[in-house]
Parts: sequence; structure tokens; C-alpha cells
Amino acid sequence: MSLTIDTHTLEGWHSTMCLIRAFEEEAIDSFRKGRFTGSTHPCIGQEAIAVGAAAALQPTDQVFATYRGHGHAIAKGADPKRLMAELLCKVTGCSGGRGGSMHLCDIERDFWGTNAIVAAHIPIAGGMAMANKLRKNNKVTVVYFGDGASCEGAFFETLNMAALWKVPLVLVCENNGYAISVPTHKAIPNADVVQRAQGFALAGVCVDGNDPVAVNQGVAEAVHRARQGDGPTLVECKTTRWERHSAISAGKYDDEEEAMKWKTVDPIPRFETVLREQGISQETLDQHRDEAKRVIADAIAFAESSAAPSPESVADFVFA
Ligand SMILES: Cc1ncc(C[n+]2csc(CCOP(=O)(O)OP(=O)(O)O)c2C)c(N)n1
Repeated sequence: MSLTIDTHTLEGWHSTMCLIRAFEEEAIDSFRKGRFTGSTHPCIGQEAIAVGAAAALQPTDQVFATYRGHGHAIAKGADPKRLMAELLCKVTGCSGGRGGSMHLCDIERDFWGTNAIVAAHIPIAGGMAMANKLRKNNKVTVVYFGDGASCEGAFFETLNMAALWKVPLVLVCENNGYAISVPTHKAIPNADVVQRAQGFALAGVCVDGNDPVAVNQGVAEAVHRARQGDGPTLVECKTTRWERHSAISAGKYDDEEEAMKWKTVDPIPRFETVLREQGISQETLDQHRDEAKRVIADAIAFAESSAAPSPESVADFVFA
């Protein structure tokens, strides 16, 4: 396969995918070692979506994600040290230690946050896109959510108003086949979420969510459409979730074969095959993996050595 994307860019995508994988592996390990409480929802196996989509954006485009959003924060340029410190609820965290794994934000990078409430961020993103339209600021808003979220009323209401008002919004459904322990075929009569776009007369495209190049193409066209003033697009990325819904035991697969499925579609080795065909050496790819592990080792050391917020600061950032 011959790609039109330059080698340097492809290498950068691979590095970021490795960084996200290393971050998530450390997050799971740290959670199991008791370094933080609550939970953590790994995006392992979904790195191609985060990286391919983010590469289609300008730095000032705005991103909203779910609790499975560590990878989206990293792909938007957030500092892994500050993200890891946030998981550990330290004062140096990107949300000052107030948010934890499910409430990350980095406003300087226009990463407007992850949200623990399924679908709640979709209308917020729609409102942001509406503001962009009114301000004529040429910015596009991207919102990521799962197949389960696409069954919520907030999703349909946002599709309706966003299509009606032609706001610059890109809705990216990460269809990983499960909502906790419920497979899509038990929850959605038509498991092709993209087809819902037709009912609202908006553009829709379905891409291979395990291929960063396919994701990038689909999202780039959607971003272009939004910036041109032609309204929102629903981009469905078909992908596969990792073994569990979260680092605690919820959402285990019933059968072992299903649990192993993600490994056969793991986007990182698959992308490496493409990169080798483009002339990128195995040595370079190995360096990316090693460098990712080093960056994440620094991040967890930074997080562990940071202080917790002081008891006196408990009322800080409280507005009401
Ligand atoms: C409004 C609401 N309902 C239920 C939950 C509990 N819950 C957390 S994640 C989740 C599954 C969502 O699945 P999906 O949207 O497919 O995203 P995924 O976790 O697969 O990325 C549910 C039901 C919640 N957090 N918020």
C-alpha cells in the first residue's frame, strides 16, 4: 500500500499510539497497586482513533471525550506527567487533583474535558460548536462517545439541533462493540450507528477504527465540511474494546475467544506492518516503544512525588 502521508508524520502517529498504550498500561498497573482509587477506563486497542482523528484538527479546535479519554487528551497534546498526576489526584494534575481519571481537561490545548456521565458531554460539545458558529471563529468541535452513548436521548437531541443549525461539529462514535457487558447486538437494532445520520439529514461515514489512516481521512473530510459551514458529520469508527470495561472487574467478556479478539486487531502491530512497507525500520519503531515507556516512567515518578491538594484548599474552584 502506498500512502500520501509523509514518513515523518506517520512516525509521529506511531510514537503517539505507543505513548497512549504505555500510559494506559501504567494506569492499570498503578490502579491495581492502589496508587489511586475510583477506577480507570483504558482505551487500549482504540489508539488509532485518538491519533488519526487528532491529526485532522487544528490546535485551536476543541475536543470533548468520555471517561475513556486519556488517549484523546494525549493526542491533543496534553502533558502525560500532568495527566498521570491527575489520575493520582495530585495538585500538579491537569485538573488540580480535583478530577481524577474521568475528569481530565487541558484548556490551553483546547481539550475541554472528559465526562463520566454517558452522553452528557455531547450536547455540551454541540453548544460549543454553536458558539463557534455565532462567533465566526472558524473553529471545529469534536466529540467522542461510545455505541452505548448513541442510545441516549442527549445524542439524538444534539444530532437534531446540530443538523438544523448546521453547527461545526464532528461526532465521532467509537463503536467498540460493548457498553460495559452489553454487546451492541443486544442493545441496538441496527448496530451501524452511522445510519442514524440519515434520519437527521446529516453526513455520515463509517471507517475502520483500527487504522489511523482511515480514521484520519474520515475525520479530515468531516472537519473540512464543518469548517466550510456545511454542518456536522457523524463518523463511526468500528473498533474493539480491550478485555474489560474498566480496570475494576466490570464488563468481562463471557468467553475467552471474545476476550482475545482485540489482540488480533491490535492497531499498533498492524500499523507497524504498514510503516515497514513505507520504509520505516523496525529499529525506529522499537525506539518509539522504548521512548514511550521512558516518558511514562517519568510521568508516574512525577505523579508519585507530587503533593496532594492541601485540606485548606478544599473550597477552591467552588463557585456556588
Ligand atoms: C447516564 C449514565 N448512565 C449509565 C452510566 C454507567 N455507565 C458507565 S460507562 C457505561 C457504558 C457506556 O458504553 P459506551 O457508550 O459504548 O462506551 P464505552 O464504555 O464502550 O467506551 C455505562 C452504562 C453512566 N455513567 N451514565
